[in-house]
Amino acid sequence: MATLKEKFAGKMVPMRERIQKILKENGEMKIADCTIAQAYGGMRSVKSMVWEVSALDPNEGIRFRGFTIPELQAKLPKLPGTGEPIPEGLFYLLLTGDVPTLEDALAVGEEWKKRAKLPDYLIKVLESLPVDMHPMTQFSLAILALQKDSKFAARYRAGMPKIEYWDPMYEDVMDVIAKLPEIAARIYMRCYKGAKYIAPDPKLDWAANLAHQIGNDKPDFYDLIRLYLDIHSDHEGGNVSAHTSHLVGSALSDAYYSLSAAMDGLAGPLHGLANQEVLRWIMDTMKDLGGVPNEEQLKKYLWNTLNSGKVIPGYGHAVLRKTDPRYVAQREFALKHLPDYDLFQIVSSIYKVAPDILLQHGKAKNPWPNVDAHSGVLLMYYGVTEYDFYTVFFGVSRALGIMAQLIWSRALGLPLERPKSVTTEWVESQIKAAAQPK
Ligand code: CMX
Repeated sequence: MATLKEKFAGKMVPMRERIQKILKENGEMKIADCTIAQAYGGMRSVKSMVWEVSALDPNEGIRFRGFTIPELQAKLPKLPGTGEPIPEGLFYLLLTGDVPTLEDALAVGEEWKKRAKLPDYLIKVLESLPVDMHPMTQFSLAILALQKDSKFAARYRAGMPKIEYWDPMYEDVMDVIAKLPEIAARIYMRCYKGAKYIAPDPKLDWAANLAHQIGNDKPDFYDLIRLYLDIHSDHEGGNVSAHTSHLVGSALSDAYYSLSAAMDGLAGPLHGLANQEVLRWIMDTMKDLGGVPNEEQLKKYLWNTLNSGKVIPGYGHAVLRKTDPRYVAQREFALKHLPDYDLFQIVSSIYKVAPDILLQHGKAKNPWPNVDAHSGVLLMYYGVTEYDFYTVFFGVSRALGIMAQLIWSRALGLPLERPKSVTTEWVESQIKAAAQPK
């Protein structure tokens, strides 16, 4: 059986040739125009980046290497007796474009286990951080600290031809992904469980080991974490975390710099941090009302949120225009495993009333829920009540997609990213020139 690395190397050369042909024959063809509104408005819909591992359709949602979430749930390998595919197989798919066998996926897992041990200096770094530092800050710092061991940085310093960049990048990516569950679990156990660390279990898969190391060994919770780590892994290249990793990596910063920077973007409340904000919103509402709100009360609270100038967390999206299929996948999990849970009932009630309210409010282009509207209640149900930690789960997962792409970016020799900025004065001069009679 070919290793993942050999498999990837076999895909790389034909892909390079495919892109060279596109550039040679059609490189001057326009695929997008940019308006002034787009330049001021966060570059929405400007097609100016290539991202191989996933693609996002506004109405249909995410496809990972061409597969929807239900297709992945049917096709990707699962461990016997479990309900969700293991993320090892998803990573194989994202990197190679091929659906792995269970054997392929388990081989990736074995690779990660060999690379998972945290160096002593990293443990010291983690132990030195204040326990009330936000878990995402700790997570980003831990990834950054590992940069000391970057194989890419060492090979680059020693002198390495461009054609070889993908190889040490692959090694760094595998090294860092392998360590993420234990880093995340250490942060969790130190911040919330009196530093009662639990050693990884070599018999468990990557996702289950994260669950195990935070002290939660329910088989359904293992499945939830597998599902969670699968569906948050990628969302095309334009979102803040993916784009950040792409941009930073384009300077030939290694995987650690690129991933740590991506995590800083994910920690923003308009992006991944929205998952903790959803739970905070629900808990605050319940606290104010002294219990589970009914739909009328929810409407009032949603309007209060909007009228005080805040966003409704977990709703809206820069690209999506329908309910996020990642929300749907989590709702299906909840319907199966926790249909009567009161917080799930609240999430369902919000789903009933929030879209209409957002439509009446008249600002959000997409009134439907995104991934973050649902993830928190599932974690809460299984006893992960510390919602400031939720974005770390997102970060562990997001690494799979953006790091697979990073290997591709170096394999394809993608250059330094450097779009052109303009000043408002320049914009005004263009408007003036366009108004002049020809
Ligand atoms: N609640 C209130 N107002 C909202 C809103 C929401 N959920 N979603 C969008 N709007 C507002 C925007 O703030 C914007 O207002 P202004 O014109 O005053 O600036 C207006 O509607 C238009 O925004 P948009 O074009 O629909 O959305 P954007 O592409 O600018 O922003 C997003 C997208 C996700 C940042 C936004 O919908 C939002 O803030 N949602 C809540 C936070 C959230 O759930 N983020 C997680 C997204 C998924 C992820 O990345 O993890």
